[in-house]
Amino acid sequence: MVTFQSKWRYMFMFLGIQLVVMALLSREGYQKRVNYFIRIFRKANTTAASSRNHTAAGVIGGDVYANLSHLPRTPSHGDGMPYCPKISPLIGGPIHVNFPSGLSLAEVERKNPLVVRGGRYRPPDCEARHRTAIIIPHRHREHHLKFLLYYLHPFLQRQQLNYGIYIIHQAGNYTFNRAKLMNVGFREAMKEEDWDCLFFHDVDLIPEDDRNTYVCDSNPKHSAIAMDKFGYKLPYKMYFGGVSALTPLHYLKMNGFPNNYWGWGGEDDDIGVRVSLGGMYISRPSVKVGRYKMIKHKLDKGNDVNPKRFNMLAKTRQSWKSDGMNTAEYEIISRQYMPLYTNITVNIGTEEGLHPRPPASPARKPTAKVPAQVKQKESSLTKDS
Ligand code: BGN
Repeated sequence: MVTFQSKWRYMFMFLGIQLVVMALLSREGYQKRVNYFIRIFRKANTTAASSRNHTAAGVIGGDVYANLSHLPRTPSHGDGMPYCPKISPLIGGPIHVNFPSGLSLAEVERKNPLVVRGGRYRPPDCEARHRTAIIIPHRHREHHLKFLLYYLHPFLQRQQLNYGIYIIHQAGNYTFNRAKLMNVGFREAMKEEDWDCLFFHDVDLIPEDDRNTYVCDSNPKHSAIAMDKFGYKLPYKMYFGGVSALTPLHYLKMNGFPNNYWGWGGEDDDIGVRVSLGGMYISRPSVKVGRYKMIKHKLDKGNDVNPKRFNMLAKTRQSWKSDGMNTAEYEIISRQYMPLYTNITVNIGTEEGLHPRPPASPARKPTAKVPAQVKQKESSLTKDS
């Protein structure tokens, strides 16, 4: 039985706990904690809202494939087709990005029936206003490539572009060179088609809003202004990494990209400097629209941080005219027209050139038994010398 006295005791204990909670809340981090709880509740709400959306309309909010199923299956390319509208009616804004396990390239192909050999696409019902090539430097990132293709194809189709996707695959195991691969991509893509815009795209970045249109501006464009890994903010003003877009004329004005950055870091800063050396500015979409999600990964094998990058960057002003598009040497090993992309495998050599001499093999130790006489001779030689 609970006595009157023990009731008071419970009451005091309860008040005491309340005081402790209040004291905790009013400490410095109070605002943060409150915000944290508010966010938890908000998240729960949005998840609930999106699942409602799914069941009621049969469409997940932000599904990058929504809208595209209404496109005619048989394209009516030919003369007299009207131009596509200036702003595509298929654009839907934010895209929900996640990375489902078990996704296969066959599934990506099935979901993109209008993409043809080599990863090419044209809108089936209107003449595209823009021709955009996507250049993706790549090595050992098949897993990322699959997700990028899953999102990028419908993303570009929603923008009613005439587009092609090029994977530039560095052959061999020598240190990765992103910028040189982009030079290769530019030249090889331009051999195939008169592209009016080239997007240089990291394989692990997924665009999260299709209002971030993959067309060129009057100045070189840095599209990846807001990445999740930088808290959806530009990390520094001159940052030009991740995804950028140049017209062929922009590219020529800055003598393309540097060929000598082997390993991670600095090459994108060099390209950013070249933009201004070529007499141009960096343009960017808004932070709201230029959003990207990065597929998490460990630092790659064969792409160690480049310790020379600081020295090289300090010399861009002197080197940009003698190192770039005009000096990019490479050999194409193969060009494969895959269903979802054109795969260009290339030998870009090493710092020593395209065919560096193999390192001299260490002198072999004699394995056969050495006759006693010879042994003696050798030892006398050693003594004398
Ligand atoms: C910078 C790197 C970039 C990289 C960004 C974001 C350098 C050069 C020395 C100043 N630049 O620091 O290449 O894209 O970080 O990770 O390291």
